[in-house]
Amino acid sequence: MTKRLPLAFLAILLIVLLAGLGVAYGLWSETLTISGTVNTGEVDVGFSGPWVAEWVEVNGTPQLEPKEKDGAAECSAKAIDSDLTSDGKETIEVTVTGAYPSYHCLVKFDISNLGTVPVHISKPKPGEGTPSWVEASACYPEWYQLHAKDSAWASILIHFTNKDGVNENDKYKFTFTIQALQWNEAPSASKDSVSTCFAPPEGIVPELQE
Ligand SMILES: [Ca+2]
Ligand SMILES: [Ca+2]
Repeated sequence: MTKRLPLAFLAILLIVLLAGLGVAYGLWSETLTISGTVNTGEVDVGFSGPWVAEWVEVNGTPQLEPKEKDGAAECSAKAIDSDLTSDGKETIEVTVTGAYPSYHCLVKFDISNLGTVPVHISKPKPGEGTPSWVEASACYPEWYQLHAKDSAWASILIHFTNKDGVNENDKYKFTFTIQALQWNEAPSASKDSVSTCFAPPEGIVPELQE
């Protein structure tokens, strides 16, 4: 008569056998890893220029300011690095002194893409309180795309007439802002949006001066 092994003994035997398997199958192994570094680009724009041109209308006809009257009204503009965390100059400050009806000051500048991400730029938008006789003009359509190192022109024309109700010895402030958005989160420039921009009257101011 065959003697049956007790169940407990079988269980222990099984554990011992499995332990033996564990030793026998201690696998040689190797792990593969993927690692990487992502360097991000940047949205960075700035102004070049500005260039200023002055002229005056005499009985409705534009002409250069007569020499002896040039100093009566003056216009200056400079670009300032107002964001120290980014390249370029982000602000243009314009100062006009002695302005009088039919005196004109044109401030021309360009907007450059100094970063790596293509951007879409808006036209200059007037801020609150900007007088209607200070006008901006862009030589590009709304939301124009600027690739890295590309630039586009725009300008501000300051000029009022006797009809504008401008006071003598007063101070008027204006602001304009231009937005630059990463190209893939910005509206697209409309193809048929042709843009004409201010230029000094022909033959009056041959070169804009910095
Ligand atoms: Ca910048
Ligand atoms: Ca002048």
